[in-house]
Amino acid sequence: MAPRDIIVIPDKRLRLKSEPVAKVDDSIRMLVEQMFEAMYAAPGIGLAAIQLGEPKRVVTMDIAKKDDPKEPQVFINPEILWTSDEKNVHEEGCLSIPEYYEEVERPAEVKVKYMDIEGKPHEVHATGLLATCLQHEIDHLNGILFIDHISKLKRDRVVKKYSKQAKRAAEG
Ligand code: GNR
Ligand code: NI
Repeated sequence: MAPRDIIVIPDKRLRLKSEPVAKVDDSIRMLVEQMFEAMYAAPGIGLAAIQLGEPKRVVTMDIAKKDDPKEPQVFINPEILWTSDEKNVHEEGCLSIPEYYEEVERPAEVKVKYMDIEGKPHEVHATGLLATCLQHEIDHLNGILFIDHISKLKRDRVVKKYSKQAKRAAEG
């Protein structure tokens, strides 16, 4: 099957707060499979379910280097328990804001609790790219985009550009 479409700004669904998963059942397992398919096809290193239009607290990720073996990871109902005072600046992109990249400052380290695909609870102390990516994806679950962390001038400029594109596409 072709991968499902990833929704892009200014789609209002990206601003929804996603609902917790009560139970990891077949529908969630199917959603996770579709998320990996869309994420790898894009290609991207992370995806939140809302990017497929599903407001559920589900995240897929694979931050393995390009030529290394795949390392698919699933985070269900992820919650940030702790953030470091130390900050880190990383260039971010988002599959829902195609071809736009900007530096974002975030806590350098986070402690996150989550469930795996079997519904088993875990905690991870994340640093580096994993810390950045987890925060980017958990933001999505709360209707927050990485452009919310940059200057208003830059944000307004990129939102305007994509709004114009969407309008043109709608008009044909
Ligand atoms: O593919 C992605 N790359 C990326 C790079 C830096 C920080 C975060 C990310 S996540 C992004 C995919 C995406 O939009 N996930 O929501
Ligand atoms: Ni994103």
